[in-house]
Amino acid sequence: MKSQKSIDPAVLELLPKAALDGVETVWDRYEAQQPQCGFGSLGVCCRHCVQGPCRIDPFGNGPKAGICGASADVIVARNLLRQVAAGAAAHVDHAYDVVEALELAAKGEINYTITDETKLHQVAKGLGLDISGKSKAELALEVVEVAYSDLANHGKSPVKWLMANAPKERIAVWASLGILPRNPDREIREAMHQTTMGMDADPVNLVLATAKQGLVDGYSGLKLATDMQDILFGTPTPVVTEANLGVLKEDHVNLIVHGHVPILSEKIVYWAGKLQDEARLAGAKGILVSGICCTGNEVLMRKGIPLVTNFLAQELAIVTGAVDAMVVDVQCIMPSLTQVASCYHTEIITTMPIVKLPGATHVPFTLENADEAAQEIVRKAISSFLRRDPKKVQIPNYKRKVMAGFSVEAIVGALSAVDPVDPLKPLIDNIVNGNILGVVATVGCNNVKVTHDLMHVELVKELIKNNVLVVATGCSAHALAKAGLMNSEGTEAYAGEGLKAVLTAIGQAAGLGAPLPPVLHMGSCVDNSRIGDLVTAIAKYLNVDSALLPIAASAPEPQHEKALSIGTWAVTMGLTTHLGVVPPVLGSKAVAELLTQGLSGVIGGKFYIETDALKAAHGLIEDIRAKRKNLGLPS
Ligand code: BF8
Ligand code: SF4
Repeated sequence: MKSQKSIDPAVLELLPKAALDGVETVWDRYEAQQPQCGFGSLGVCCRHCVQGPCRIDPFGNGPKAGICGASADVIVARNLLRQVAAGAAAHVDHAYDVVEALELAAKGEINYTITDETKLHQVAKGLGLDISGKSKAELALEVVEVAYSDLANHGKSPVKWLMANAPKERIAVWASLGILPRNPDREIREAMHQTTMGMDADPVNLVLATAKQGLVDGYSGLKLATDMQDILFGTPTPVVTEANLGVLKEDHVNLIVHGHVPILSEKIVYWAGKLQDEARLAGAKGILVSGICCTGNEVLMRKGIPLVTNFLAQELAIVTGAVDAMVVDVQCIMPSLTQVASCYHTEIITTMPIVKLPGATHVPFTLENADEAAQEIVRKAISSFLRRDPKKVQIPNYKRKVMAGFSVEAIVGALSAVDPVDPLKPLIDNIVNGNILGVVATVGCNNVKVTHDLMHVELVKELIKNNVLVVATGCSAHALAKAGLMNSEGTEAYAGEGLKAVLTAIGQAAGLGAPLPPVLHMGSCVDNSRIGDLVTAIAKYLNVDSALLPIAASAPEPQHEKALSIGTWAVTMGLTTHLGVVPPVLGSKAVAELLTQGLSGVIGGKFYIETDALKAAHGLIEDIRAKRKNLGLPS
């Protein structure tokens, strides 16, 4: 049992207020769920047919097979495959929405523009398209056509987005294992089919199918979504802002964007800017848009919008009593939000046909009515401000400075200040000489089973102290931002000497007058594709398989099925991928061993499960040292 709910001082300040205000939070509901079901925790429960539910006795005294004969190995492997497929489905669906937006924008049918022509050219060239003499719109439509053709591929050829972007050594490995995905929709459907009653009973085959879903996620979900979003809204460049609940302003209309797809939040940011006068007429000093979860990361990366908080504290944002409206799109939106909001004046606004919350106001948001809907939402926030009860307002005075916006392009841009001809060289040279021991990507969620943010922060402090450069996305990035690890002071305070020297030299050359932060914020969870691009670029530069690089990944506090899919993709990239919360696989020794050991022999990467932050940091450092040694680098 964890000893403390959170390490975030703003959360610790608001929890007693929540109790006083009669608000039930995720922590209360977690307590009410204790003890959680042992069968479910181990993954040995099956409900895939109506003869069930079946469960296997993990101690070997009771049933050893489900009614159909499925063993613990089969049940665990099937459950995992379904979870990873569900995560991939969420990302592919997200990507699809943005492909559609790019199509309609290119046709001039909606009020969105193609912002980043350079990225468009880069993506088009990567896909092998001829870019000469084509207008932005023509080229965008060709790119969209390729994206749709991946979804409509009824043949056996692999996903084009993967073939265009993955390292060639990896493609060869995946091909040899027979896990190159074809059409993402077809693969996700196949995973549902493969796991239904009376189908695959071979745990090895099921684990390989899971790896294939990781590839669906990585290329037809993450990479596709990021490419489309960059083309539409721009590739991020460095921005400076702040993070934590202290960004909320008592004298402003506070409108929070929460969810994942920037199609909505970009419009909200735009219209909040335009309607400032209406807010002033209502007695506010202006409108402050701030973000939760990944849509927060999206508008942070491109617009410098401040971050309010991450997944686990979404309810507490409302408990400040200062949030006039919270508008949500998709994913990671707690169904409890309307219940919490009912204790305050906060208006919860849903926008998507597949996410409705009883008690919320639903403003249907479509590509066609985006401007009208965004204005309506901003105006709702303004009128909600008039209903705010000042006696209920308590904004914790905690926030930290954040430097973000580190797309691969932005990282290369900063490095160009050191070596304009060969920008990756300074980074690679410093990895080779050991000033930078290696790179760890921390990604993923918060999980109420562990102390909020603790694993992210403790793990990363130990890594950077040992000269490991950290890049982060998702709610991990929020946690590290709130802990002051995304600014120059964080480098001074926490980075080891080698890392500090490199970050200082790059910061000086780039004209910052201060070091780069020790943790580079690379964006939302779909922006894990940026980390994939960085890994791919380094592998290509050194002409080695990415599985050999001193690079690892960690999801310190994973909760969502999407985090499992992303982690699976990282494993297929050949990375050792740490999980700080045990996924429901321990009911099968065979499956757990495959994931943590067996897979590495065939795919190069593996899962590494460790629930102690310091041990995990040192496990990852050991892994990095072993890879360095293997490459003949000083370790
Ligand atoms: O896609 S990290 S809790 S917000 S799932 Fe959700 Fe996890 Fe946060 Fe973003 Ni990613
Ligand atoms: Fe039980 Fe098999 Fe049906 Fe699962 S598929 S519920 S193990 S009978």
